[in-house]
Amino acid sequence: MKRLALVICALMLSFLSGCMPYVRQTPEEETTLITVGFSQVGAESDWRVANTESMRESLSEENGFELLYDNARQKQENQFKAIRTFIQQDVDYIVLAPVTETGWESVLEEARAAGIPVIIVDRQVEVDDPSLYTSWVGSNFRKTADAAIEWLSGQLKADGREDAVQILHLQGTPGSTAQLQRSAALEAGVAAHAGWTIAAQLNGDFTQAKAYEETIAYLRSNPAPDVVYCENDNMCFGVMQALDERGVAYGDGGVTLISFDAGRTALSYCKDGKIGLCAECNPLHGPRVRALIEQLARGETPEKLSYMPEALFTAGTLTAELLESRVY
Ligand code: GYE
Repeated sequence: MKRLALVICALMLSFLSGCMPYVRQTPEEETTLITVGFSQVGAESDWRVANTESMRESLSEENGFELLYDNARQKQENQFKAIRTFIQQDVDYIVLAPVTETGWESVLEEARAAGIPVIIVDRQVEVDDPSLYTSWVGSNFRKTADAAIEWLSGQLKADGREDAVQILHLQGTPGSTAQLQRSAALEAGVAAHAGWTIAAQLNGDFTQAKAYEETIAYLRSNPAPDVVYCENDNMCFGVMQALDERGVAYGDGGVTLISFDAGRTALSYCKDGKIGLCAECNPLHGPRVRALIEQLARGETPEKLSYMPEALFTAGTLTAELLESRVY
């Protein structure tokens, strides 16, 4: 009887532990994993999803990390909450992908007071004291956007379309580095070309749905532009949807589309001649962040700023191999 009761007890315990979402590790195991709190902007674009995936892959348990992920749904207040929770949980490192550049001082001070290094990824933070964060990993947004403008200039010249060029501008989340730098490059391009005009600036918030809504509303009361400058791929897809609906041709012989990110879907439209230029923005930050944390864990001082390698793609330069090897 006693034995039967013991067996039942053991069975119940193993059943219960199977139901529990989190099984506490032994103290030895706990100390071996590096805990990282990751405050991500959201899941607004294919780029963002690839960025999250890259971080998950690199900061996996197999690689010695416990990753606490928080999706801020594009709201800075949610990022503040997530960072404060990570501080309470006493994580070893915080990785922050900030939605906008400003407003980070207080929360970064709090992380510093708790002795938790903060690594910034993707967009930048504007702070007076750069020692509030340890390192930053991301794109050279302005350089790539300037190169895209140079391509447009050459393209319009080659087509003999340099006068009265109407450019529709789809902007990303206001105040984010990607929006600020990509917009600044276009505005500088317009200032430098007498024949170029920005027909309108529409806020698509980096999403396909918002870009579609804004563009379709615009096209109902305005003529089709010559160029659409989209600050990311998903907004470009929304623009294409709106142009299709209005029966406006784009790509070879139609409206020239420029898109940033160069994810696989956009690249295949580029290959088919629908998107004129895909300016790459590399979301695969995970391996660099892992390397940075490992450097810090060894007591080394990593580089403050680390730029991802990026390129421009057109139908002429895109190879089938590149399309196939694209992981995002
Ligand atoms: O281009 C866009 C995303 O900040 C680089 O944010 C990132 C941008 C990227 O939503 O697709």
